[in-house]
Amino acid sequence: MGTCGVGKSSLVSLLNGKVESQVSTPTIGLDIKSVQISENKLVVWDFGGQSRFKHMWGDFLRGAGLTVLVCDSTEENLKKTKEIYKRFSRSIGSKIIAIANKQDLPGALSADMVQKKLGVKTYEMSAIRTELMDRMKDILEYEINSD
Ligand SMILES: Nc1nc2c(ncn2[C@@H]2O[C@H](COP(=O)(O)OP(=O)(O)O)[C@@H](O)[C@H]2O)c(=O)[nH]1
Ligand SMILES: [Mg+2]
Repeated sequence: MGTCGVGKSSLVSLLNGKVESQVSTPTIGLDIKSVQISENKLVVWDFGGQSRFKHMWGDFLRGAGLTVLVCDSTEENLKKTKEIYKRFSRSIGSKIIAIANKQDLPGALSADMVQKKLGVKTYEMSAIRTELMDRMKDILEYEINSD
């Protein structure tokens, strides 16, 4: 979950070894993709960021095994991401982690700074760097398997 354009769909593509084209199509509603991690198949629900679909998020969150809050590591987006988190926190029935995405961009906030603001364990990532696919898989595998 996260606001529009932070790289949620790009992160799903990264997990599948692809780099989403720079002109990516916005996700409409919900996009469901499967990702192979070790011997497990992970089903990823990629939430559309448009506000008209947000009423559905609560129900999806209640059914999730791990919630991943994605921000683009800018001050401005961090505020919006925090608002989303507050708005839906009651519906989150799973462990939650955050991704400080777009670390390749100059001035990107560190995971530590994002973590302090959100109060959620945060990892740095750059969805456009294919060499980070295994790192992203490791993060999810670790978080899903640990309490
Ligand atoms: N520089 C940079 N651009 C990214 C990164 N992740 C995604 N993008 C770009 O940000 C835009 C929005 O990405 P998208 O995955 O569609 O965002 P979503 O709306 O959250 O699904 C696209 O142009 C992506 O190529 C990243 O880590 N670094
Ligand atoms: Mg998307």
